[in-house]
Amino acid sequence: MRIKVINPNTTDSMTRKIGAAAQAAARPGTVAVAVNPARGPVSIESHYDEAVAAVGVLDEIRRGEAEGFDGHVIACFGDPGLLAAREIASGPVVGIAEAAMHLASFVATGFSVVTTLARTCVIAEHLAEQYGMARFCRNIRAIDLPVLDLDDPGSEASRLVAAECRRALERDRCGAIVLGCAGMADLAASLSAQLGVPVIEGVSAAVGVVETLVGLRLATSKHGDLAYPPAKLYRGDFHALAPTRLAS
Ligand code: 2AL
Repeated sequence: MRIKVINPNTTDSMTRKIGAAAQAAARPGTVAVAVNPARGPVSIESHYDEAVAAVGVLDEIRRGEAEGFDGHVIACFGDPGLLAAREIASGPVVGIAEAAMHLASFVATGFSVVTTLARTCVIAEHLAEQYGMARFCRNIRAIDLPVLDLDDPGSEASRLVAAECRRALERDRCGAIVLGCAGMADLAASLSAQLGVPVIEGVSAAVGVVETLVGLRLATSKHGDLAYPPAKLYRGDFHALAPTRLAS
């Protein structure tokens, strides 16, 4: 099975970290190919970054479908472009936030999310509501450092993540932690060992969900709202993004 793992930001070092986490989580026989769009923000930490990054995600989904990947992962905790990606994909497309939250709900009655900048907490909050996960989500906490600090070995980001996870376990009545950024993919195993609770990072969670869906031959429904978007003209710079398949 071949899974395309899309880092929606344009930072190569983060894409490599995501690729390593994806391949380490994959079953024997699964190949996880991590990519990032050529255009877009270097990190995603606002609604605006998300909206622009979604276009790059859709470029990669379109290409991935043509290249015959069995499924796709959107590896940013805001799951940018997820439903639009499903509209243009035939195989499964899974976002890391939805995968991590759902898996957390299987191993604990409540989880807290630990993310990067405080301003992104509302993005995770909206997703928890949208996914029906709000009743499992006890809190959303932030270390309030930029995403790219997670890629800087000299930064105190990993120490702050560990400290925030401990506060969550002391104060939030949660039994599991969801790491709220793809750049935290390398922290889950050591945090789980240190804290003694399930610490779920979305890249490996989403790879596992895609593998399960493909293994069960469950593809994206093309009935109703996830049918291919109606073919039409897109004007100006967006001409090349126009849907070309006929909606069923
Ligand atoms: C993210 C993420 O996962 N990648 C990125 O660039 N921004 N989200 C976040 N909340 O830090």
